[in-house]
Amino acid sequence: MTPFARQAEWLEWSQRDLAIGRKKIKRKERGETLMGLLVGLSLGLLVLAAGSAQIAHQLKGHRLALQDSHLHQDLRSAMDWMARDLRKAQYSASSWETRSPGVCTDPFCDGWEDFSIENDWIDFSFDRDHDGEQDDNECMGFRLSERVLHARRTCSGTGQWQAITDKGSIEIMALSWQTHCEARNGWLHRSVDMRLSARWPNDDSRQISLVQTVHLRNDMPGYLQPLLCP
Ligand SMILES: [Ca+2]
Ligand SMILES: [Ca+2]
Repeated sequence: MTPFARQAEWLEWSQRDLAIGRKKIKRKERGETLMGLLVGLSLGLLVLAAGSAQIAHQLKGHRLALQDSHLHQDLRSAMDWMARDLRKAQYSASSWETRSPGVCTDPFCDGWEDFSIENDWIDFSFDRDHDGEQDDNECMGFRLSERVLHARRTCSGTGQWQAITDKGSIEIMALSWQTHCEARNGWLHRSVDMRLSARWPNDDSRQISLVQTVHLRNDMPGYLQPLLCP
């Protein structure tokens, strides 16, 4: 073999080795690229799962906050309504001529329907149309029955009591009344503490309570203290 032929053969071998090397490098690179893709994909899926969990958590928190807000709003509305009516208890347009510290002869101080409290139940009346007479729609009251707040609408007849809360969105767990009396120159000034507790339906962990003191506008003759503030 001539030196020239030997050199050519060496060159051919070198080129073949070089080609084989390139193929190995390409295969290795392909493997690394695939591995990188898989790692990237796994990381992406992890980030996506974490993001989804975070969004679900935030949505749940937002939903609970919204429900708590509705619960508080419903309870506040019920409390305001009761306080607004209770303030007028035993009002009579003609009281200036029927009442004095030792006398009360009008129809808004002659019966249990005019002002009485028993456990969660309160009854009272007021002269809605300012005529001095007790009309059938002038008896009011509030009570708790099967976790629903009821309001009294009439003095007699069927349908006296009507539900004013919906058990599907709020459950009233407790209702209580406490009267405080103060003697003022032969008259009796009264205030009533109202306590109301409620919860989200079937969820004891989400319960709120409100307390409000209502000052009654109409002072009553002092001699009625044993009846009105036992
Ligand atoms: Ca009466
Ligand atoms: Ca009336």
